[in-house]
Parts: sequence; C-alpha cells; structure tokens
Amino acid sequence: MTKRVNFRPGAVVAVAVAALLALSGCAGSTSPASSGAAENPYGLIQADTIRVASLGDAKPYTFADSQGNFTGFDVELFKDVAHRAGVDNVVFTGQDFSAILPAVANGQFDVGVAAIGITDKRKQTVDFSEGYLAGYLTVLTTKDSGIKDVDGLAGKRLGVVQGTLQEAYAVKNFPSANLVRFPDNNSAIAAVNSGSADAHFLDYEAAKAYKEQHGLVSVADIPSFDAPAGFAVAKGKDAFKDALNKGLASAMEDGTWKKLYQKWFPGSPMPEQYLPKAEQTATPAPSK
Ligand code: SNW
Repeated sequence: MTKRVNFRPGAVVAVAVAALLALSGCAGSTSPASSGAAENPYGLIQADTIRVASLGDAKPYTFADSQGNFTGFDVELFKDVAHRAGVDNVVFTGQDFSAILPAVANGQFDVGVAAIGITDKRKQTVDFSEGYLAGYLTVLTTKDSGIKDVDGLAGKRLGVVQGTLQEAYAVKNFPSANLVRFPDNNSAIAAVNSGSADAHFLDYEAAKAYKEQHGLVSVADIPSFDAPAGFAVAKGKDAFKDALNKGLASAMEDGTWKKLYQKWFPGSPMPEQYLPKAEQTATPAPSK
C-alpha cells in the first residue's frame, strides 16, 4: 500500500510558523511565561536574569552608590554566587524592608538580598538559602542623648525599621522604650540627627557606617547569631535555592566570601563558619 502524501499548504505554513517561533526564542530565554524547565531551570521571572529585591540604604550590606548602582557585601556576594549558578544578569531594586519578603513570595522578584536574618517566622513566607552572615544588632544614638546602655532606652524614642528583627527584639525586650517605626534606615537616622528620635536600632555594620558619617555612638551590640542572613526565595523554587546554596558553598570554600568580608567589613570579627574549611579552628565559634 502506498500512503498518499497530502501536501496541504495550510499544514506546511503551520509547521513553518512553529519552527520560526522556536528559532526566534519565543520558547527560549526571553519569554517569561512560556519558558519550560529546560530553558529556565531555576524558574526565574526571566530565564537569563535574576531580579533582586534589596535596599538602597543598608551600607555596607546593600546600598546604591552615587551613580545609583547597587553595591556592598551582600550585593557582591550574591552576584558572585549568581555567576556560579550561571546567571550574570542580576538586577537589584531598592524596596522598603517590609516589602521585600512579600514581593519575593508573590513572584515580583526572584530573590531578596538585604542581610535578611533567617527565622522560623519568615520561613512561613519564603524559603532561605544557607546562612552567609551572622552578627549583631546595634543601638545607635547621639553623643549627648544621655543613653549609655539599653536600660537608658526607657521612656526614649527608639527608631526601628518596620519588619526587622530589631523591631521584634525591641517589642519583646525594650517594653519601656517608645518605639518609632520607620520605612528605612535613612529616615530613622535623619530623625535621630534632628532630635525627633533618640536612638535607632539597626544592623551592626550599617550602624558603623552611619556612626562614621554622622558622629553617632553605639551603646549596645546584641548578638543575632541565631538568625544568620540568607537569600530569600519563593517557596518551592528548590532548583534555584539549591544552585544558590552550591554557589555559596564554593564562594566560601575558595576564599571569595572571606575576601568580600575583609573588603566591606574591615576590622570586624570574622564569623569562622563561612571560611574555607582548612581555616576553621577546631573550636567552634560560640553560638550566642
Ligand atoms: O540577624 C542578623 C545577622 O546575624 C547578620 O548580622 C545580618 O543582619 C541580620 O540578618 C539582621 N538583619 C535585620 C533583619 O533581618 C535587618 C535587615 C536590614 O536592615 N537590612 O531584620
């Protein structure tokens, strides 16, 4: 039996259109919606780009420089890790801190990078990479505020950025302070400088930077080692999270993490757990 080959012009056009679509990249890297697992293994908003929700005023973790470019420890570390995961196009956008995790959870961004401490509560909203930074929460005030330690916060106006661990810590541990909630560090520091707040409670390294800039003083450093910072990703993006963890581990093991730490946090005590294994001493760092 000879099968009759039916040359229908319509069918030929349909095949040609399909081939063209495939070639033109509609099924490839630039199409957000139609990208399959093969072209977009990490399930990114756009396969060749990582969109990062971050902060413009958390120097030296994440901040926008005078040209508006994002830089800092977290930014450089994340870009290095993204490169190891095969993505070099990394776009940072500044948000209010309290907006970062919701925006990651609902898919407006691929990841949140902003010294975000990993906690069980936050894990209800997002997944986290392994930790990459563990440090202190610092109370910053003016030289003449009269506040000498955390007991001195009683009856004083203490700034916190909404949604931070500092806010939660202050609610729990500084019940006699009058908390003033700010959207970001810059507005809180402006309030301290103008006298409308007495102190601001923020991350150690950011406090150090503001201290140098405005002649402020720190009166308490509270360990936050139980909430190391991690990269926040939407729940269930396991391939993405695994790739970030793999990149992070190799950035730690080959000394890149250490180099960036020394660049951005000169003189600060170095958490040992992120150093190359050969450089870790036998005695583990205290966990509190
Ligand atoms: O818990 C610490 C961690 O140990 C390290 O010192 C980096 O900062 C923290 O993750 C706490 N960071 C705050 C938070 O997660 C504020 C973040 C911010 O202002 N960018 O709420």
